[in-house]
Amino acid sequence: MERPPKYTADNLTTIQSFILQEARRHPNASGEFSWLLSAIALAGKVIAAKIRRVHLDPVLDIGGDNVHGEQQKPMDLVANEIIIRCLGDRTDLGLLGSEEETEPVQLRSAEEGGKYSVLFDPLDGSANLGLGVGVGTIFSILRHEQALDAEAPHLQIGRKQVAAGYILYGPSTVLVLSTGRGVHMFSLDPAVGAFVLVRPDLMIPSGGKTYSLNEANADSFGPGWRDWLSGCRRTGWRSRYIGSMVADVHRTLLEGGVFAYPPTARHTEGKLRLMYEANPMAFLIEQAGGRGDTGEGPILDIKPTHVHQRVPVILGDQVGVDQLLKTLRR
Ligand code: P6P
Repeated sequence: MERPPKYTADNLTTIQSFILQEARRHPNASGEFSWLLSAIALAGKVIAAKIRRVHLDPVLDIGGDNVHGEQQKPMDLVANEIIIRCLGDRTDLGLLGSEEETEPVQLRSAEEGGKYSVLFDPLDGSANLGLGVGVGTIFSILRHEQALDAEAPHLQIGRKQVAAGYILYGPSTVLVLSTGRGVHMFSLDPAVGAFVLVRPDLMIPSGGKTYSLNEANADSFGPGWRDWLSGCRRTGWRSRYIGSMVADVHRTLLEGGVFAYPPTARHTEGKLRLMYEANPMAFLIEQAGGRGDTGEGPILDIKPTHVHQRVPVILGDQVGVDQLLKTLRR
């Protein structure tokens, strides 16, 4: 039995060699899944290069509204287009679901060879683009063979994801990925144009004392949320909220604590999207030993009804999330 590779940051492993090594664990694999991951990594590099020019190419930073009536930047559409072009017309790609597309794009049915759905938020937090704040791409990959409804192969519970991750365009460009065997962080080395493995087998620190949510909405939180917030303040927790989900979740993954977007007066179901924000992030956090919940139950067990449905989000280390859930369920 071949010893599974122990990735260490000592040796130079790029995401391409990581993907190839992982593929060797599935000798009968067609290579299409690996190709999807490579396509997403390529899209990350291209988007990162564009984002660096957001002040230099003004066309990238003017505003408008997206299909949901939310503020949209041309970079949202540019990132969306880059991802679609990088994924290309692969024969195994069955469906694309994007925050920037009103409906999912059906490319191929299962009979026509469609095996995967790729769901993504091409540029989450883009309202922060011109402010120098980290923004990100979030992605989720599902296999169609596990779909209950052939007409909507993407509407599967998050626990069925075969891969999920994000690319954070911040002081450095990092790609955080899980294919169900741990969480691995890669950093883009612009000198060689490769994502290099820097943090293999990431585990979320337990008992982090940072809470991260938009306290401006506190008056519309339920009583349990308000009790939890005052408990955090009373026991010396620190507040950190960037307002860009990928950046806030990345800090939570690395330092522990709790990130949340509760139901509010404006977003009674929560603001964040299940299929391409909550599910991929909950997959990563659970793979890293943490917990993802809506307050009513695990995010990854929600049976989706629509590609753009919103859910309340709680993500963090086990201790912090358990403590919040206990307060909510009093
Ligand atoms: P609020 C960005 O618009 C986003 O979708 C997430 O990236 C972020 O976590 C959230 O909305 C911020 O929302 O209402 O706090 O500004």
